[in-house]
Amino acid sequence: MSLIMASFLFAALLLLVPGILTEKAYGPNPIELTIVNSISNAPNETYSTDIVFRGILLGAMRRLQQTNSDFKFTYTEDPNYGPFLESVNGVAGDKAEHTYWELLVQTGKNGTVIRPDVGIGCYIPEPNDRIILNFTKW
Ligand code: B12
Repeated sequence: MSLIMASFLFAALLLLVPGILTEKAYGPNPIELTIVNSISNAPNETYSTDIVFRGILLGAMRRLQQTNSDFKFTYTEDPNYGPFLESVNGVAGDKAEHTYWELLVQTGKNGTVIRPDVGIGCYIPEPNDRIILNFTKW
């Protein structure tokens, strides 16, 4: 093989490798969404959806709502903190009854459940996370 051809192949490889490595990160990544009602103890519901690279949870929830008629949610806009999850599948939080939808995440990495310190408009899920929307009391 001539030196010119070898250097051409090497250059082509250099161009291809970063593309192959980053493709997965930029494409859609799977997450699961589990709806838990800790007050009525209704059976859990689990949906699969996906998240774009570094996308917010609200985006994945909107896409799921558009593609799956079984999943519905509403939110209100807080002037300081952004979207506050108000209802899921017709079940709404109520100030007088001290009920709300809590956001929990079972991480895909080690399975521990965390309670994010931001809401659905700021939280950025990791691929393979299980998002838990838990109807509960404060
Ligand atoms: C009390 C409280 C709650 C109560 C509010 C109940 C009520 N109606 O009184 C409940 C338990 C519902 C709650 C829930 C959550 N909260 Co809260 N909450 C607070 C707290 C301790 C005080 C708020 C308050 O009363 N301010 C005084 C009143 C007069 O002002 P206000 O503007 O009217 O307050 C309203 C908003 O704060 C709103 N609110 C409360 N929490 C949240 C969270 C989000 C994302 C949004 C959009 C609005 C919102 O509810 C208040 C009453 O209407 C603050 C921390 C703090 N010390 O300020 C955290 C705080 C606002 N909450 C926070 C978070 C993260 C959450 C949750 C996402 C936690 C979770 N993982 O589930 C959930 C919201 C989930 C959802 N459904 O979208 C964060 C927000 C940070 C951020 N940048 O997103 C704070 C700052 C605490 C923190 N971790 O640092 N919360």
